[in-house]
This record gives sequence, C-alpha cells and structure tokens, in this order.
Amino acid sequence: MVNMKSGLALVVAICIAGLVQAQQKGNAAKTQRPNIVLIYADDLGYGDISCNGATKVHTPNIDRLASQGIRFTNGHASSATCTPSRYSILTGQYAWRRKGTGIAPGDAPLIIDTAMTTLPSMLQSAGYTTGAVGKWHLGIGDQKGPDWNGELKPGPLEIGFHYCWIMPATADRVPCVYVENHHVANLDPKDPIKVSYIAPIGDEPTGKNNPELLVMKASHGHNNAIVNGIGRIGFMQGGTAALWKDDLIAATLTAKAQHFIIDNKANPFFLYFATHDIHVPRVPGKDFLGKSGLGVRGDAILQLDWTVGQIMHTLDSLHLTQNTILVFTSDNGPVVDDGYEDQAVELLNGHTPAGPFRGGKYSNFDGGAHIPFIVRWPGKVKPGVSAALVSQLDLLRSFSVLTGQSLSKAAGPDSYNMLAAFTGKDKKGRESIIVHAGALSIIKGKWKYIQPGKGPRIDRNVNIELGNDTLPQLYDLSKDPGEKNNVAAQHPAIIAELKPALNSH
Ligand code: NG6
Ligand code: CA
Repeated sequence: MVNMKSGLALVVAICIAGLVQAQQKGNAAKTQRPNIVLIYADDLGYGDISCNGATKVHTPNIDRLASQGIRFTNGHASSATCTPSRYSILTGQYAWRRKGTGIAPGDAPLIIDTAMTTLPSMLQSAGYTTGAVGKWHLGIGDQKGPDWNGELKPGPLEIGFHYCWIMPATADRVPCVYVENHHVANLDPKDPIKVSYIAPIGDEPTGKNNPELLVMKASHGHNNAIVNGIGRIGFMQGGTAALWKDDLIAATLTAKAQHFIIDNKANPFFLYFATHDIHVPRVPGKDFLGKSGLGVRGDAILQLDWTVGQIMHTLDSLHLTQNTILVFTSDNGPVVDDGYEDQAVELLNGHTPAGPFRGGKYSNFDGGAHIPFIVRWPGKVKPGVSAALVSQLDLLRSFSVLTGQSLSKAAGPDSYNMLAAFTGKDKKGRESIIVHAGALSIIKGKWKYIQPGKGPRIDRNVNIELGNDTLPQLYDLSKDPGEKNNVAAQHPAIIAELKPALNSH
C-alpha cells in the first residue's frame, strides 16, 4: 500500500513538474531579453530632424534609424523641461505627483527615491547589465547634497545602474566635471572642488563682474562662475584637472557609450545614453563647427546626428543590431535662445525647430513636450510611421512585460504597456496623456485641454509662447496641430469630460 501510494505520488509529482516546465517554457518563449539602448537627446524639437520634416538641416543617421524602425508622430515627453521628464522616463511616474522635481540645481540631492522601481532597476532584475552615460540632472547625494571630493552617493548606481559616466546636471551648471560611478573623474585631491549656488567662492571671477573674460556672452542668466571662458549657473573653484572641455563633450560621451556596449556585448545590456546636445552652451567639436549654416544650434544637431550614427555603427560592427531595441527621443521641445548670445536666433534661416507645433521648451503648447520618438528593433519590428499616442513614461511597463518582470503595485503608476504600439501592431496607443509645463494639459484622442492658469503668456527671455491663459483652452489637434483656435467656448461637453479626467489624476 505504502509503495503504491508513494508510486502514485511520484507520478503526480512528475506530471506537475512536467506541467510547470511546459509553462515555464511558454513564458520563456514570450519573454525576451534584447539589448536596449535609449538615446535621450536634450532640447531637440520635433522639427529639428529631417525625417520629421526639417529641410534646413539634415540628419541622415537619425533618418536612417527612422527608416529602419517606427517613427512616432504622436510621441510625448512627460514634461516641457528636463528634470521632470527624466524623472518620469526612469520611474514611470508623472513628476508633478512629487515635490522637488522641477529643474534641479547642480548641487541638488538625488530626487529619485532609492526604494522605487526604476527602468534600470527593473532591467537589472531581468538580468541586464545597466549603464548611464551623459547628462544626469536628477541630483546626487543625500539631503546634505553632493560631496564632490568624496563619495558621491546615492546617485545612478543606487537607483539601478551598474555603471555611470555622467555630467551631474547640465553643461551650463557647475561643477563642470564628469562623475564616474561614485567619484569625480580625474580629480586631483590637491585641488579640491568647491561649489556654491549662493555666492562666489573667494575671489573667483564671475561672468557678471568680469565679462572681458568670456568667449561666449550670456543673453540672460549664466553670469556666475566662468569655466572655459563660458559663464555658468552656480559658482565653483578648483578641480582644474577634472574640468570637461566643452567642444569634446559629444566625442567623450559617445566613446563612453560605445565602450559600455563593447564591454557588455556578450550579455543583455541596457544603456541610457543622455546626450548633452543640443542644450546650451552649444560648443560643437571642430568637425561640426560652421557645418550646418544655421550657427551652433544647427551644428549641434549635426553632432547629435553623428553620435546616433556612431552608436548604430558600433551595434552593426558587433552584430548586435538585430537583437537591440534602439529608442531615440528628446527630453523636451526646442528653445533657440536659452541664455547665451550664440547667434542661434540670427542664423535660424527659416528653420522651424518645433515643426508644426506652437511654443517650445517650457510651453504648455505642443512644442513643449511633443518630441521626436523613434523605436527600432530590426529582428522583430517592421519599419513604418505610427500616429499612436505614446509617452516616454511607457517604456518602464512595456519593457517589464517584454522581459517578463512583474511590477509591484506601487511601481510605474503612470506607465502603460505600449509594447503593441512600440512594435507597430497597435496604431492607437494610449487613451490619454497628461503633459506638464506651467499648467497641466490632457490630450485625449484629437482633443487637448489646457488648464487655466496665471502664468505669463510669453517668456520674453527665451521668446517662447508658454500657452498660459486665465481661461480654459481646448484645441482640436486633428485640424489644428498648431493650437491656434481655442474652441473651448464651442465645446462645453468636451471640457466637461476632459476637466474631471485631468483632475482625477
Ligand atoms: C534654465 C536656464 C536654461 C536651462 C534650463 C534647464 C537660465 C537663464 N536658464 O534656468 O539655460 O539650463 O534652466 O534646461 O539660467 S533643461 O533642459 O535642463 O530643463
Ligand atoms: Ca532639456
């Protein structure tokens, strides 16, 4: 009896094991681990690339990427400035849900809670090697702020990256040094770095007091520390050996990104490559200077295009192209004069950085966050153009589904699985999306509703229409992508639907 019983148990156990194994195989077949490279450009407008219609500047590499992948015509950053968009792409959460996610000063503490699930931490759990190269601008260090001469943590490594080579904030904010993992790279301990966002340090010259020392004048702001002849935001002294060279930033970052790919070619990797281009100050390398005919802003676009070409070439040469998802997008819309007299305005030559959209960086209008968005996966995705409504927020959940990672309830609350849209099967995408600038807006189908608000209509410094109005605004984007005709008064029923939809978030 005992033997029969245990025999039966054995048979049952074998059957269950078989079933579990079959199910695991099934799951394994569904989940995949392609490499993921996310190239995150800075301040690049929808209309700044020729595949989106630019005619005055040509971006052959980005165009080739688009022709091999899906070019989204309705892709959005979550915000019209950098820090909140970056917060969102990494956490899958709207930044406006959390305090302290506005444009971060260069000495801000880390603004992402290390307990959160992030795009890189999720991919780490899926077995990926993860790296961040380029602009960070999400703060470093605890509440005391960063210790530039000591250990810089928490930072990228504490939110899911195995490796980082970053610029702490922006190129117009001090300190003008790279950080590799937990330390300022090339720092000479005998020449420590001092940083203040309050007052000049010692007798350091400033853009305000010593304009004769500047090689590039500021048009507004940017008159604190002078580094490499350029006025910056914030004061700094020391760290001379560690200072970056502005004309070599693109080349340096591109080489670091390529090395990360080469070093990790044998295992699944995720590379978050946030370029400095085309943010100010624009100091293109000698191969690009004067080449666009549109001044340094156009030259920086050519340099960015070169960067994209270099990454594509590296993937090709390692035979990784087929099995790598390459996403190309921008953190917010375009700005021409963002604080330096670099002739970008004078030499614009009829180029329209925001394409068909109104406003630009900082704006509630679509120029603010309706950005270039390309996804290429040659092994799996048929090339094309898609009008599906997609957000950068969606990468977290989509890639978690792709790689078979279940997310906790709290993780990525605003991130939706858009794998079907990203792979071109679903042409519709999201139901709606909320965009954040001075006010909040909701885009649902063809409608865009902008909440009334008190802010100025135009930012005179950057010469951008901000889209603020004390009255509600409603636009029919299908007929009026340039948001010229406010039809709120004609469609009270649509407002009555969109206003609570926005407020419910
Ligand atoms: C603004 C800066 C601008 C840019 C921006 C952040 C001034 C006058 N303007 O405060 O130059 O740095 O912040 O841009 O200082 S972002 O793309 O990182 O959001
Ligand atoms: Ca930006």
